[in-house]
Amino acid sequence: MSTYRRTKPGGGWPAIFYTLDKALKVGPWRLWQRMRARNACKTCAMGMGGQLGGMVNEANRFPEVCKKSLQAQVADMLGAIPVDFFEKNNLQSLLALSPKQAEDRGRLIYPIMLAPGDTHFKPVSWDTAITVASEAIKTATPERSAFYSSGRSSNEAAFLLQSFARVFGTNNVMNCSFYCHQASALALKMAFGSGTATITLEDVDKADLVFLCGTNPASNHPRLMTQLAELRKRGGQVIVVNPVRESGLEKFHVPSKPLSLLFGSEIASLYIQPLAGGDVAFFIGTIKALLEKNQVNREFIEQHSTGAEEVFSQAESHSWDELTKVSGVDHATMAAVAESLARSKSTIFTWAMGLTHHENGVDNVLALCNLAIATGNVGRPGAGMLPLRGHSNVQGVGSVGFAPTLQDGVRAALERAYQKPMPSENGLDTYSMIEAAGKGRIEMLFALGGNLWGSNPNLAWASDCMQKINTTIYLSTKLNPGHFHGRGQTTLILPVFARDEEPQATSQESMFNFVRLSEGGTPSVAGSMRAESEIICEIANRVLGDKPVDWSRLRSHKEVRKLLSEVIPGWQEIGQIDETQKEFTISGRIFHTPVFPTDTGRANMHPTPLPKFPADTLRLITFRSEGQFNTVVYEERDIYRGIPHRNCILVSGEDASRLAVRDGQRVTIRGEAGKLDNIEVVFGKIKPGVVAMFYPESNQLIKAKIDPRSKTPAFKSAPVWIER
Ligand SMILES: Nc1nc2c(c(=O)[nH]1)N[C@H]1C(S)=C(S)[C@@H](COP(=O)(O)OP(=O)(O)OC[C@H]3O[C@@H](n4cnc5c(=O)[nH]c(N)nc54)[C@H](O)[C@@H]3O)O[C@H]1N2
Ligand SMILES: Nc1nc2c(c(=O)[nH]1)N[C@H]1C(S)=C(S)[C@@H](COP(=O)(O)OP(=O)(O)OC[C@H]3O[C@@H](n4cnc5c(=O)[nH]c(N)nc54)[C@H](O)[C@@H]3O)O[C@H]1N2
Ligand SMILES: [Mo]
Repeated sequence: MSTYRRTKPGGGWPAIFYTLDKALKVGPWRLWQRMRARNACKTCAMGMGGQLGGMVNEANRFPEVCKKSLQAQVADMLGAIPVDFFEKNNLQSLLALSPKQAEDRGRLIYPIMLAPGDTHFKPVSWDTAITVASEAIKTATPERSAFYSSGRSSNEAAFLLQSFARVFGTNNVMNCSFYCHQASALALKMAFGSGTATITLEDVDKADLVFLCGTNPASNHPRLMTQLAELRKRGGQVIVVNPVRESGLEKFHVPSKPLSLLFGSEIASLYIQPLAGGDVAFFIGTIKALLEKNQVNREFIEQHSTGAEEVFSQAESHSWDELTKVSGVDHATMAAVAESLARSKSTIFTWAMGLTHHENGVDNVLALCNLAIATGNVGRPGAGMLPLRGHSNVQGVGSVGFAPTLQDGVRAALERAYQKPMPSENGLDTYSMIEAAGKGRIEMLFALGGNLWGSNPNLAWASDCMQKINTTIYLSTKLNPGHFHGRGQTTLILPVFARDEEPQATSQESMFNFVRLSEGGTPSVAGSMRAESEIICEIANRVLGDKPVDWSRLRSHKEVRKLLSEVIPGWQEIGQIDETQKEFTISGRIFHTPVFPTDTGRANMHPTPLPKFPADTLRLITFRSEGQFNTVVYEERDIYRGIPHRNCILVSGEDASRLAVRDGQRVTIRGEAGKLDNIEVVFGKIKPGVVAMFYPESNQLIKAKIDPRSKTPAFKSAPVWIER
């Protein structure tokens, strides 16, 4: 019945052949130089590069490389969009471009504009572009303006743009975290008083058990796989919690290790497939099993935590039957996990979108924190919490204040630095901003990178909302469908340098709270691109003049870094980084002793109610393929999962026979927001009751529920129906 014939384990030769092929396209030597340049890697936040040189991680290990960093690198080097492209392609044909087609056009090298009533984008001079942008911002009131950032930009650009927005008078400053790890930041802050990882990269080498919940690092954080393979080799355990059996998490071919490359390294020692959204019940069940055998860490709980009683009595109040039903995991498995945890000396808990993309995303992460606290696995070397963050600098963008609320002390420090009161009302989060645009309440949107449109649920709705905005200003390296579907009445797209082309050094923060310095370089393609910071300073100057803030002075990244060292807690060292070149771990965030920056100095446990899902629908997970980086699609196939193209739905054999659909059959998928026709059914090792499709295309289908605390859409448990 079931055919897994198209599935290949992760990494290894396919990745190597791909690399060779790409290297030939841009020239192996040119690519090697780019990869070795002293710039932080452009893809995920696992982090490598910086002053130690490209392909080197923060523990100074070489070679560290993954296919994704190559893809991103090559894509930036592959040539530019011809000048007559926008003359030959009207808006209608641009709207028809798929994410891959938009990406494959190449680099945008000149500013373009679409004015009201225009049928075509037209190249414009920088002077016109800056004038139109500045006038649009001046005309919009601060309350009706919004500033968005993705996580690819530098700390310097993000700090400048949020500063400009606040001096202009608005807190409508939001980043892609609201669609990503915001639930992790909130839950970690509630539990430990600090919203980021509690451990460093070296801690991973000291653990004997790693929990991987709702994350697919084989594709999305490939360099973690080397460490997991090593952990298994030294006798450690890896427990995977994922409704999909990801082949790369079962076995992974580590490219830099010859034996592993040939035979593959085993990763998961135990692979658990819960229902999508079943994690809270599974974590509670594991605590219940620990309690039954009196295996919770009483000493740690008494000395270093609060809230245990409530959490334990909640666990005791749920029957095994209930926990099994909601989680989709049987009692014996939860007991086995509890046993492994009890035996482990040092456990690290890692997770990503499988936990955060739910209506109860904050609860999912809180429940995992409870498990860590109950077993005393936080606040010492080799044990703790590790959210696998997304974009290469998404954590930095948030740290430097690109968020609607400023951290304690940052606001006062900004007021001192800029000698101006900062706005005090609450700013909009990302989803609320799109809603506000739909109600005609946003006149100007300034987007520092990203594809805000494509990242939204319910794309038809997102188009309607965003097209009501008077002027939308995008700073981008390349085209994506969001530029066209998410256009304003006037739309400007301003071309920028990638970080390894910037004339000045920039900095980035990894998911281990490690701040790197990227030295910049020369443009990969000839054109009139500018640095993000330069564009921001010029617009700020035109809108606000040079008082009280002298924006021209802030064109110097060194000056910006001085400000960062004064304003952002834990960032003192960045003030001297230009002289010392010394990269650093942000102070106050790594917990190697069980003392936490909470009110009581203890770790806080919180009860987490069980979620409710409709009984009779399939739950859709929208995930990433091997060959994409978010809304940017590099390859149509997903070689790791053996999915031949992007218009597929992954279905279990059980659901397929219940619904009488065959492997390879074309079906219609209906969701709450729309339907997609001609979708190919692919049988796979996915939990019955759960199906999966690729993001961003599947965003047409779903009208995601929003987590009331993190404001994050439930991208991983949307109801869908399969129609033959
Ligand atoms: N190659 C590549 N790397 C990337 C990215 C990329 O697009 N491509 N994107 C970057 C970004 S911004 C981010 S945020 C990260 C994303 O990294 P991930 O979070 O790993 O990515 P996803 O593909 O969204 O989903 C992760 C996994 O969660 C599982 N899952 C879904 N629902 C549930 C659930 O309810 N419970 C559990 N336990 N598991 C579930 C899915 O089966 C999938 O394996 O990766 C970053 N790195
Ligand atoms: N259904 C569903 N929806 C999701 C998700 C999901 O799993 N399922 N995941 C969510 C997540 S985790 C995230 S993070 C968001 C992603 O949201 P975003 O971060 O907004 O989207 P990206 O696709 O990463 O943005 C890619 C674009 O960034 C621009 N870019 C690339 N490099 C640079 C640079 O150096 N500077 C500038 N200025 N621009 C650059 C290019 O134009 C490129 O097309 O999507 C979210 N949406
Ligand atoms: Mo993300």
